[in-house]
Amino acid sequence: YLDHLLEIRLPRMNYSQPETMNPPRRDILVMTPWFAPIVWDGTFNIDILNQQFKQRNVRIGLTVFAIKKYVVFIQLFLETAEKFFMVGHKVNYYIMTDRPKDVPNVTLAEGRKVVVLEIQSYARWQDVSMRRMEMISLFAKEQFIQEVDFLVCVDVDMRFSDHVGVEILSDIFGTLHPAFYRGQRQQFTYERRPASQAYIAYIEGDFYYAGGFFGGTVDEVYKLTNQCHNAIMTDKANSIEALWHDESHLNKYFLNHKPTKILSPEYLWDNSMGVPEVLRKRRFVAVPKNHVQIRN
Ligand code: 2GW
Ligand code: MN
Repeated sequence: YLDHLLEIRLPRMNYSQPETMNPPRRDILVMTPWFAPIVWDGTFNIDILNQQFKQRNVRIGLTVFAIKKYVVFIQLFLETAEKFFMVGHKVNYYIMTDRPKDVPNVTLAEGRKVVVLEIQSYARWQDVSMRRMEMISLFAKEQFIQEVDFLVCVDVDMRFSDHVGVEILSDIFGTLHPAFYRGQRQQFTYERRPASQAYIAYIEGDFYYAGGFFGGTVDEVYKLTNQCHNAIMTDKANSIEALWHDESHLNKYFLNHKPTKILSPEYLWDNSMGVPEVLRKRRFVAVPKNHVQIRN
């Protein structure tokens, strides 16, 4: 899909020139050593990107799980997504839930729709979280591949609060976890027991990626979620469960399959971390939850 972007002939546009000797940001890393862009505010021109993706008529699927009481998060999630997520593009919201009747009716802009997918629930919350990998891989193969070009897979206990657009799209992308983007690899909360499929040694690791925001082309997301699900099942057979569940397996996958783009913590912030100067925008923010009430 992305290879074809270069074949697009853009209309004449007025925009400020990129300056070889004057980078727009000097305070953060904007490119990994394997040449994947790290997306921070100020580093991209959204008008150029929108022209490219608009001409390809890009279709984006946003997958979100709302099992049991987590259906309460859907309304704010969808309302804020309509304001900030891929505005002007085709979007399918894939809402996976065991309570389809509790999915609220939210008015959507043209070219956007909600698709409710009924799935089973699991007793343990760890399984609710981890089984997302299985469900995404199954639906990717059976349904998403026919309906969208890219998948964006996120937590539901979140709200959009600033622009999230086509600048995030790439073959396979992950997001820097807000608690660890400044950290050393030894401090990352990777799974450290060699018996787990998610094991990462202390001398390994690039970044600590958040479980709550990843994506890519449907094919690449299928590969990622299928491989993570298989690793989770192998762990289960060996009576071991990775420290941070699906997030641990995601980090292992990205160690061996480097993401082609990385989103800065602007794309997954938690206000309990304060607001550091490096963060010019908070685009997608955790909704504070009463853990006792919502989880029991
Ligand atoms: C219930 C009790 C305790 C924890 C989760 C749940 C629960 C989660 C639930 O009852 N119903 C449900 O739909 N979920 C889904 O799992 C929902 O989509 C939610 O956003 C997601 C992850 O659970 P969450 O958001 O409560 O946990 P976080 O914010 O600490 O998630 C991080 O760590 C997880 C692994 O432990 C995942 O990697 C997640 O992607 C991370 O953001
Ligand atoms: Mn969450």
